[in-house]
Amino acid sequence: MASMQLHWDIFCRVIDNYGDIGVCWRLARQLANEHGKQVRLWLDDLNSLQPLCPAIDVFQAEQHCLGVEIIHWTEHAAVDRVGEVIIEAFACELPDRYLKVMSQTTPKPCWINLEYLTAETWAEDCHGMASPHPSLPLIKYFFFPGFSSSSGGVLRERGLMAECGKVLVNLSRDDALDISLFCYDTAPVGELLEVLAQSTIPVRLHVAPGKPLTAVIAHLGGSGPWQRGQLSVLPFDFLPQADFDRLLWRCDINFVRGEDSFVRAQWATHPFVWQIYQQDDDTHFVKLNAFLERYTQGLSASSANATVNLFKAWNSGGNIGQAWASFLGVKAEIAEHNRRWAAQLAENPDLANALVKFCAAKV
Ligand code: TRH
Repeated sequence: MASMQLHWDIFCRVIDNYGDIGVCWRLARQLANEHGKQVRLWLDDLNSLQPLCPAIDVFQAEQHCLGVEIIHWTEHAAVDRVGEVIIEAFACELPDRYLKVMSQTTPKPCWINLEYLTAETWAEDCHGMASPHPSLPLIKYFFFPGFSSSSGGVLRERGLMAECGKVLVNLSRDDALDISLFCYDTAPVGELLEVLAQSTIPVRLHVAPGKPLTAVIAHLGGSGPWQRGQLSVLPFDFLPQADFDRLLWRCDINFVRGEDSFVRAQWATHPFVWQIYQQDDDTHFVKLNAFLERYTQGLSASSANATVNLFKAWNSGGNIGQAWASFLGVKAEIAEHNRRWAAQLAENPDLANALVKFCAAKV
């Protein structure tokens, strides 16, 4: 059955930053490379993909890269055919012309709305739910990524854990602490820098370009690199996605954000601190708490408290100094816990695999 669904179209509209395309690009490659699907990625903003994948040409309306056909999704993009599976990423709304062709196609394609990742239990209840189109003979299914077997899982390429494991085993260690920093401009970066500058051991802080670096410059001035006591602050250029993953593998602690880097930090298994994407009315705190509740299960009370306190301080301002000291104190236990957490997550089907199975069952 699954082999009948050869053509997959993924639609991605970039709202901001890199998470929307980060997720869609990984998914598209995995479907093509591991599942033999012919994938077209309809993307409205090629400039957002280029830093993640420098091989693409932002001026090409259509191109192939790493097994995926990339179509610049403009208002006038022609619809020659539709996929047997259509992924509408993050409710980006398919073009009317495309919907019309879908509705005239027999058999009807499998239409998925890929939702944002959340640990909230309501998402498990809604995972896989059908929503008939109000006027066309089409059904859209809601697909919720998540952290349990009742959800759609998270992205994990075949061999990822083994590859990461190999790097971890061969890491050459000195007594310095390597920390990566990828966050929004609302994070208390200045406070963190002050705390790290008091460190009694060498710290190398690897700062991502964009918002993280802007926040660092606002605090330290100049353009870096900077040295403050034992702290070296080292800006890096935007890395291709696979290299960014490796940076997370190599660092001892990762500050990550949004959705995709957040998941990657979990595969890296090192202690991490997550800055969640802010939503109106502070609804993101519900999402943050839901994750913390799941993730801290199995940690000792002191390590769970240290994790919760640092995540909360990082997301809503708080005493970073105290929270950081407690977190560092239980770093080894958190690392051990993260290895178990990643192994447990890897027992669930990965998102691409779960999607392929889900869609095959809808034929
Ligand atoms: O960039 P993000 O904040 O993305 C998002 C978007 O804001 C989106 O609208 C929102 O809904 C979502 O978060 C929750 O963070 P994220 O998800 O971590 O995506 C960043 C991507 O950029 C990820 O794929 C990793 C990649 N990246 C690189 O490839 N190289 C780099 O050097 C860096 C810093 C990131």
